[in-house]
Amino acid sequence: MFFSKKFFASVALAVVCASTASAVPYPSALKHATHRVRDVTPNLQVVTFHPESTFETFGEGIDHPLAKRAADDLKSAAISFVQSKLGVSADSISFKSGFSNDVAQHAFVKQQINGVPVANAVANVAFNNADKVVSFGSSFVNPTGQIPSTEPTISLDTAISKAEAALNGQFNQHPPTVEFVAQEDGSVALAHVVQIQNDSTGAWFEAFIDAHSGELVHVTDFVTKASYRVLPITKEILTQGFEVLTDPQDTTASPDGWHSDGTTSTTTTAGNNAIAFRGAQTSVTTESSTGLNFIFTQNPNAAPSTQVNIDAARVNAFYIVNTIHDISYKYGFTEASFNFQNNNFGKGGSGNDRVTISVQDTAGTDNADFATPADGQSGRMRMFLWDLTNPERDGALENDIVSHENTHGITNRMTGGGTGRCLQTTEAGGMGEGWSDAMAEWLEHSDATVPDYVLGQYVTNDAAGIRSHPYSTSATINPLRYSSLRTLTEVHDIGEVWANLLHNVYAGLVGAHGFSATAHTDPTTTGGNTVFLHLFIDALTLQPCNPTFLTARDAWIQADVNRFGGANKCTLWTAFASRGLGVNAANHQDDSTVPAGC
Ligand SMILES: *[C@@H]1O[C@H](CO)[C@@H](O)[C@H](O)[C@H]1NC(C)=O
Ligand SMILES: [Ca+2]
Ligand SMILES: [Zn+2]
Repeated sequence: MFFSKKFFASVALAVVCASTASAVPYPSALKHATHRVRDVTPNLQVVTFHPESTFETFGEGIDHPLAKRAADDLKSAAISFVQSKLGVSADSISFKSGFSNDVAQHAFVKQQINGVPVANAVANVAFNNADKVVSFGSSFVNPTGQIPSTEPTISLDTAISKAEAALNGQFNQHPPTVEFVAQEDGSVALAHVVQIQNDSTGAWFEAFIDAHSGELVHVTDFVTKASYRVLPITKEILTQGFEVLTDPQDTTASPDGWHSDGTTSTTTTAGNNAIAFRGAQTSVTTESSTGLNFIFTQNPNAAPSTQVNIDAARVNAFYIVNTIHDISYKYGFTEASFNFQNNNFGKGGSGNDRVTISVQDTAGTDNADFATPADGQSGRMRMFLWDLTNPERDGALENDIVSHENTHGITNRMTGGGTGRCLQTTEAGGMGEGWSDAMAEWLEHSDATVPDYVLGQYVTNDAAGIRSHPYSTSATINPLRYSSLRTLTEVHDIGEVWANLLHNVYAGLVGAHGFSATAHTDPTTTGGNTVFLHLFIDALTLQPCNPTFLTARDAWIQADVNRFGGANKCTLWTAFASRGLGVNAANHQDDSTVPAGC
């Protein structure tokens, strides 16, 4: 929501203004769900505002106004439901996107005023296969004050220069838009929306420049940084067991394999779902022998810059990102639900957005990041070297780091209909980190045991890894609870709370249903691990833009009704309640109540 370059002439002033920023009249607990504070440069702090999302779930579902008619389509059903639910006129709703999976139909709409969409006022409706509404999320606003003219008085060129100067980067030529953006004081501003990137810092923003005043009024930050907590080097070196896998691709998810988009075939680490390179995108790894063999044996005693180690890094990252593409595809992250592919084979969604994986990227160390712009623009993964050991270690060779980053792409695309704008608040961004850790953990399970889980041991050369506690079913080993959010403010710290909750949900489901060894390739299996990933993916689409722990939990409960008839209701509630997210939890206060009958 605000920023202010002119106030930040120096670092010292920035500190003063930073404390002013946190003195806005909102209880700190509430700000998690509606705000995010970002240090864009040493001299610029940006505080963004996101209207609070409401979220309701309806179990077996309720009727919508067009249910009685024969020929209703998703678009008109969604618009008429939102209209009746919020008491707004049809011309204040514009349909953004929608898709169906096997258990639900999802529609994403935007509020519009005088024909112009409001960027941060959105709603999502889900219908089950009986054509009943099962959930509704909304951040629509009721603006106060005068609505600005929809004709910009500031030119686009001026807005671009202002955005470039404010955000320390360059306009990337992505087509700009003009949108309203809801402000914290209840007003709306008309804005030129332009994308600003900085190749050396990796920054990638959507800047909202007021089209009448020229001020920066809002940003979307497409980058989720890892900023791992780095601990002293103390313990054993983790030895990674490399294996040669033959034809790991899934032909349902990737019909032309990993090295072809249906038109162009390669013999390199470049294909329809991803391209892994170092430096320039032309610098890929070519097969070691004909027949798409990529056999490069990492030498742990040589520097990462040794040729064989560069190749091993590109091949491993390419393999992990493609594998996650295929697994998540089978559980519902498809072309229509805004995944990352160059060719969508006519199955919906926007193409030309495979993941670009930059290994050994020189822009940073001891870290990694993932940028998720809207469907149709590539997701950008950057893996850095870790300099805690000699030789340095390569994040691309630690699968949980690659998986964590790639999962940011899934959660940012599936929440809110593919815009990349819906995990921007502190609490939603925190859960983004948590889902990424939880997915990394899920991928590593190989039997029904649920051991404590630690992330990032290899790159740090530390058995304790990069988080404050292992994820654990023991509240002694990991004491994090919902109420921990009252004191935590950093997204990775908040993410640990969510990932630990999900670890306990996972343990509950595997306890109830056992473990399916083929869950990675067969989503029709019935193990608790299969159930977990279905609910994980399904809930992302149900939950509202900028979800909270409470609304994300409710989305899991509803996802279970949609797919499993509510069979796991008590298992889920018991796990959530065990860490304070029970029925009466609110405002970051713990509650351990489960519903009657559980
Ligand atoms: C990118 O950021 C660097 C470091 O802050 C800065 O020196 C450079 O000018 C920026 N690039 C652009 C295009 O603004
Ligand atoms: Ca896409
Ligand atoms: Zn992350």
